[in-house]
Amino acid sequence: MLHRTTKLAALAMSAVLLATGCSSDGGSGSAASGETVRVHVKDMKFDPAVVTIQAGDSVEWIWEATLPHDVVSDDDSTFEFASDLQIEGSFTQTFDTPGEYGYHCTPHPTMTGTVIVEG
Ligand SMILES: [Cu+2]
Repeated sequence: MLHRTTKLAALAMSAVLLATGCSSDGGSGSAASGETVRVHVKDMKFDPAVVTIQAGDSVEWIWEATLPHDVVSDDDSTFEFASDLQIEGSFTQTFDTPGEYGYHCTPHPTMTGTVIVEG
């Protein structure tokens, strides 16, 4: 009886190993979405200020600030995006089209960043 239980547990375990093995060699995990690159929103700077991603990837800005900041695409940007003016939390934006997208923080024009999207 005890022996049988152990054998079942071993079977279940190898099934789990097979499943994880399958999903890990496909590169990007879930079908629809690409990678997510994180940028930290700090007081008076985006860190890192320049990120390079592939088309279809997303950027997630994570607030680590004591003052309110936002993430707003530059006026001449071909692609507009904007977060709320916030002091904590995060903002995620997906970039589908290759290009260079500059952005800034509205209250602090010296806070600037660039997302480079490669095709
Ligand atoms: Cu700011």
